[in-house]
Amino acid sequence: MPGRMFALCIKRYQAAPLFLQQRREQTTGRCSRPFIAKASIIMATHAKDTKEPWELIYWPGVKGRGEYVRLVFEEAGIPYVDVGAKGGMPVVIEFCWKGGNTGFPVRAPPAIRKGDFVLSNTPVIMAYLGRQFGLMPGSLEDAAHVEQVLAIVTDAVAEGRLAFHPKDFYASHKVQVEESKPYIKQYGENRLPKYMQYWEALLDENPDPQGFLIGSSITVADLAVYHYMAAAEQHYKQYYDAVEAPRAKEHQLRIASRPRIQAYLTSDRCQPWDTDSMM
Ligand SMILES: N[C@@H](CCC(=O)N[C@@H](CS)C(=O)NCC(=O)O)C(=O)O
Repeated sequence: MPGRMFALCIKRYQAAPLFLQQRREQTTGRCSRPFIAKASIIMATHAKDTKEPWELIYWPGVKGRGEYVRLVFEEAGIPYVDVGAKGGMPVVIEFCWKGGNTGFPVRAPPAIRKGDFVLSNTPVIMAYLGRQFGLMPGSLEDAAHVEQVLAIVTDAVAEGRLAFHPKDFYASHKVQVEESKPYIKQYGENRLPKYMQYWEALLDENPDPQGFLIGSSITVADLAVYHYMAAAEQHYKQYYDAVEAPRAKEHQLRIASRPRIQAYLTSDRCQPWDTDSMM
């Protein structure tokens, strides 16, 4: 359309009463002003569009499941506030269960918040942040495989943790040390090798010899498996050492030596391991 005619159309369009504009837009498919206004309100609620900082809500003083989320922020180079590490346990309790959260309800930490947006459940947070920060593959199928690995890590940790609490899952490991011994042995000898060899198989089957768990670029699956491997090394040391999984162990070192992860691991943002149990 020649420039003069386009300008004339815009002028007539702007001069028309609203209901006429809306009727025209219903037939031409163009957006009405109210619709544009509404759309921008919806856009403004997108977490990435708010100027609020990213926050992690997790227990202070331990890596735990919060570590998966810290690793994503750290690898992506995105600043975040570790609310629990700063404010202590009462802040986490208040947020999760005492009405401090005005966003979407959280069942248990870890959770993330940015403005009004609140999200919990570790693999869900990882997949969401992965998409925000370029740590998820573009293809639907590869992204589904990343989510598959996140779910397997969740299973692996749940089982590994259960072995430390066979009598009472909710009580400290310290009150069930004797009872846990056969279960820790069973997990260490039978289950841990299965999970570690599964990571090994993923690396072996990647057609890119320099690749990561899925494809040629790092994803949140690599960060989750890294944390699982580090936790296994910490809590199941003798069994971890006995497993023949050279590529999985090499992958763990490769992730730990990525510049941002390495800087994080030696920073004061990095929390100590739980002394009670796995995660
Ligand atoms: N499936 C959840 C589990 C969350 C969870 O068990 N969080 C622990 C800390 S790691 C907790 O504080 N649980 C308290 C509760 O379940 O009430 C996730 O992956 O985020």
